[in-house]
Amino acid sequence: MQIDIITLFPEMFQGPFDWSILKKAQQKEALKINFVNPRDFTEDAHRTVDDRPYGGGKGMLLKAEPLFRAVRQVKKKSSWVVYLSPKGKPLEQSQVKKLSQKQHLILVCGHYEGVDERFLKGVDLVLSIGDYVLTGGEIPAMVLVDAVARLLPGVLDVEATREESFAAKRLESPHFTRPQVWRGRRVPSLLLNGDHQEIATWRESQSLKLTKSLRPDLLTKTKRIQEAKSKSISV
Ligand code: 4H6
Repeated sequence: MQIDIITLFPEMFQGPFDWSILKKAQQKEALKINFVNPRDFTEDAHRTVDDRPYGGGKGMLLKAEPLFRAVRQVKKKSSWVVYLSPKGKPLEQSQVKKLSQKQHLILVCGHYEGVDERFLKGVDLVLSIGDYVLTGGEIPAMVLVDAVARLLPGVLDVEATREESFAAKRLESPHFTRPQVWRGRRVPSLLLNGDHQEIATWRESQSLKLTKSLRPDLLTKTKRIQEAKSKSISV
């Protein structure tokens, strides 16, 4: 997969993609990341990318034209343009999965107070990584790249990906590794007895218990129930 990141601050991405699994993904060419800086598409002497909002108000906005030109330089027929914004659709694993099946993503990182609204016409999808405000879209873009990259063919081992597709929409059961006793705390003994059926059943019930107590919303999260709830219809 090719990912182009439109950002005024490409240096912010130095590091996060250069280690561990994301580094290997790029070495294997399962993932190719490129940066485009809207500042390189300005035409004035000051290379201006921001301006004041019409109608007044605080802060500055990103001008539409440098962003538009940056996107146009890398856009192909197969591209999906994604804008990261606190006003976006909340990012979920199901969406990550869909995006991981695209050939080419273009991620646009907003900054200052956001962008000129007219730029959004050329955007396919507006996503938010959660209900909080950040100074820029760069960290959300990093989050999205990480989430997508681990689903690309050849990045994780086959077993890990297969297990995940089963464990849909539940919290995972607790994990343990050596030593068997650590600072007086034992690993649950049934994990040591080699009975894979019993272990699978235990993990299933732990997972359900954990989900019920920490994330009950995940268990009622079929589209039909959620939509009915939002309209105050009883189901
Ligand atoms: C686009 C529009 C994403 C991008 C506005 C981006 C949180 C998320 C940004 C802004 C982001 C998220 C700039 C508006 C700072 C508020 C960059 N914050 N903001 N939840 N910030 O995915 O002021």
